[in-house]
Amino acid sequence: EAPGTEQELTDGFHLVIDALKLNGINTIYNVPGIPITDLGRMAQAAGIRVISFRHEQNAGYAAGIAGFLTKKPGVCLTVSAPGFLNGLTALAHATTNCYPMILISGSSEREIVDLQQGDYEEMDQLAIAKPLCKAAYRVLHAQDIGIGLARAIRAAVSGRPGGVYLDLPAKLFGQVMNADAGQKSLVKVIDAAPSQIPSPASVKRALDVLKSAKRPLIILGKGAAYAQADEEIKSFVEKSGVPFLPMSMAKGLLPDTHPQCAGAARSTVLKESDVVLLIGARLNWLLSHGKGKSWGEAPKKFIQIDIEPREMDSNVEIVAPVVGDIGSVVSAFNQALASGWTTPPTEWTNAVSTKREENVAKMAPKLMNNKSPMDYHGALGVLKNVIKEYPDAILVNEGANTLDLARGVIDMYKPRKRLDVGTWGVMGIGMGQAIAAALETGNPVLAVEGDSAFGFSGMEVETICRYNLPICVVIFNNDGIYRGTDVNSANSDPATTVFVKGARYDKMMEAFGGVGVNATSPDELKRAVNEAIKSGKPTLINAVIDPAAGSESGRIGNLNPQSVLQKK
Ligand code: OXT
Ligand code: ADP
Ligand code: MG
Repeated sequence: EAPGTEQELTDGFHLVIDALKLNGINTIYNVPGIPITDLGRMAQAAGIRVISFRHEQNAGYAAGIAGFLTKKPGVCLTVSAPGFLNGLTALAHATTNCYPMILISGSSEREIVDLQQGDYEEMDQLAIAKPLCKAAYRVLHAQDIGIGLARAIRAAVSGRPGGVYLDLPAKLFGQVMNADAGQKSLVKVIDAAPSQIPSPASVKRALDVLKSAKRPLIILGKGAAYAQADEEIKSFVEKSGVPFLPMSMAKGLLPDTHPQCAGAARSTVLKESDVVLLIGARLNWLLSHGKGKSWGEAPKKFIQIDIEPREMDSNVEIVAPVVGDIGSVVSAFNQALASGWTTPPTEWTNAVSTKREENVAKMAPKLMNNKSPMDYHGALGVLKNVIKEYPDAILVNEGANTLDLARGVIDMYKPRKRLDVGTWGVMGIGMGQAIAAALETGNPVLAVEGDSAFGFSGMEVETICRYNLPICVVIFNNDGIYRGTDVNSANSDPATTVFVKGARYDKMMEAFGGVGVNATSPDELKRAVNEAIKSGKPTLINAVIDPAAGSESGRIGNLNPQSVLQKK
């Protein structure tokens, strides 16, 4: 540079934006405020899609599920202390569910925070985030923004995916440096999630065990959905001839109507199987830790495919651990199968089909009832047909009865189309996940929500209207949590589980310019949902459900602690 000419400068704001863009991150889920308002504005001006929510938790759930859907880290941007804490629940949720996500929060002056002198929104955010996520970093110098973001991306998506916290103090954004040097400091992450090839010995061991089975079972988890190895998985399942049981977010990896699907024979296959192959599913509470009553008396052998070596033997012995990424492992399985494979005994596969057909037949008449007010099955029978007709629509689902019954009733046909409460069974994912699903895929979204569940993120219906998203929210309104019938006999306060009776959630949508419908019968519900999907307009349907129809905690009432002193 000639002496006297002005140097081209860049600053922290622009370096963050350039680093995101360089790494193909095109969407930010955020709530603006000091010190990140201008960052959001500038990102938008630079062509990044900046989606502003009403609460950081919902922005965070959106980012997490965006990560699940795309295999790229979903980014959530928040202000300091309270905004950061609001986003942190979603970051912990992403980590628990193995979704890649980066929570970027602005933070206060280090010098003041560290001396605890009471800065605006003072909090030692890095220390607080650390135990709740996979990795946490802070960047103090503009020239380290590139490397900081690179570390965050790699940590989020490599190995077992998870949540990463990136702390950006307010002062960083205003730091300036030479523009050329700034560009050179950015890092484009190469091969952020390298494939992890399984050892040939582990593949052989696994297939030998599977071959020896009389009553084999494959369990597909959401790790298998995340892996986007859909064709490999499908051909392995079909070639092997082994019945498969999808965990809730793995539904649709192969259609629930597939002849090998054992979803409708769940308790039978868990009890009776002798060899179980887990593909991207953990033996956590959702699988009763791989032992006890639901797994029956007969001895079991477990084979497990997972990218995380420490997952093996977490609950029970894994006789054939296969550590690697699901795409690589299943393709190695397929290669081995190509040189010869004997499908499982037909006594077993026939027994599974018979049980499944029995259960499906038992449910069928319940789905056709035309009661008003509706019961769960009457309403869900309608929604089952909607997804059958629009298999590309994404189903978001939360609640207790609303969740558990919808999971069983609504068949899924395509991978990653069912998004729900995940490993924690958390309420509040609804609107955030619906918004991200619509934005990331462009597909219509059907959000099936308990009235309580919806309340955790209901204000985001304004966001849905503001961005004019093709989301149809159906609220199963039974006047409360599990049921709307509890009575408090001690005083005039309402019982703890009930809400205002006859509430009209549809009016909330109308308040922001969306379509609101009150549906009291399956016919009305059907008409309203079909209209919503056809029009693509933001719609909220208040589906009136009999307040007495649900049961305590849905299908997991057994998890409520019981005392011998309690008479129930
Ligand atoms: O084989 P068997 O005979 O056993 O039969 C099984 C299948 O074979 C069969 N089946 C079928 N039959 C016929 N046809 C088909 N197609 C078919 N498919 C399956 O059906 C049975 C059951 O099958 P399923 O579902 O596969 O098996 P099962 O045994 O249920 O599986 C076990 C589990 C554990 C894997 C499964 O139950 C599961 O995934 N459960 C998840 C449960 C969960 O996560 N629940 C959410 C949390 S509940 C509670 O915590 C709530 N809270 C507290 C709270 C939370 N969560 N979060 C926060 C931040 N704060 C507070 C609250 C506040 S829920 C809640 C709100 C609730 O109220 P709402 O108003 O929202 O909702 P309503 O209840 O509707 O009022
Ligand atoms: P579910 O709730 O559906 O049973 P979990 O969340 O318990 O599923 O399990 C998902 C598992 O998948 C985790 O143990 C995670 O390490 C694993 N996983 C995620 N992505 C991959 C991948 N690409 N390859 C292999 N394993 C993966
Ligand atoms: Mg309810």
